[in-house]
Amino acid sequence: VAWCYHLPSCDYTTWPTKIPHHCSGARQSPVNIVTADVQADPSLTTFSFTGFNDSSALLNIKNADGKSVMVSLDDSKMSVSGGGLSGLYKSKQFHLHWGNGSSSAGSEHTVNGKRYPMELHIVHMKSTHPSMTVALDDPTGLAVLGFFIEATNDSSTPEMWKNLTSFLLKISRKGDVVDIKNQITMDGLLKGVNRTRYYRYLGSLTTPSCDEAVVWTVFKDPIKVSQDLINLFSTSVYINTTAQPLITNNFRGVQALKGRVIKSQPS
Ligand code: 1SD
Ligand code: ZN
Repeated sequence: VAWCYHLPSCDYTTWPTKIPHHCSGARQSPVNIVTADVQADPSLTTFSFTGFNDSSALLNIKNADGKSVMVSLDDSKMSVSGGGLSGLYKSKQFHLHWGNGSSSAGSEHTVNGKRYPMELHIVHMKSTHPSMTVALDDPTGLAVLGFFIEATNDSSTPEMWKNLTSFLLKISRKGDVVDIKNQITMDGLLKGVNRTRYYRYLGSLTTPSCDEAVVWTVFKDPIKVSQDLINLFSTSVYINTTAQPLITNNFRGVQALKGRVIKSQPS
């Protein structure tokens, strides 16, 4: 089924009827995080990040189906554990959601209604699963780590974001892919971010088929990236193999909690 973010016939409000099996479920993502309603959970321990300092673990960058920009990760080198997760989750890819450049609204999750300019998702799969298909059938088969991106002045942008965004013009068309091995580390992209404070809830993929298989982690502390580099996402990559239209506003609207409670570490 063809889906999209904004065209009237396929925007995200149509997903529940077009892709009813999952997109109309009871634990959909993203959500608005109301900080006053967040409950303390002492089981939310510190994460262990493996391979986040390894530049050979970031394989290539791709215009992923005209929907986002995605970096493939070597799951034999990168993984996470701890963080209240049960066992080891291997890193598969990361991708981004953004706005339209002029507005500062592009994240999927919101905090007390605030939408950040961008959101980075690192998608992980439970290491015991042989494939994504199997993982999507497990209510905790995937762990996605979400990081907000906030606009800042040039001088405090981590150098790695200049490296990463330098590839965008080479993947402007749908399906374009460029090798980036040995050039970028995940730690470099997350430089300066406090990775010990986060929100936790059970949700779904934010794109069709919206499978309800995701343990969501949304870190409180944003990555700080300059507005100029943020704008490169909404001005460099196209939804098709032609030089228009651009991929913009590739975020789903927030979904009802339907009784879910968002947890965080006790303060
Ligand atoms: O939007 C992505 C989608 O592109 C794909 O990466 C999927 C995992 O296979 O995850 C969703 S999301 O929920 O991480 N946005
Ligand atoms: Zn995503």
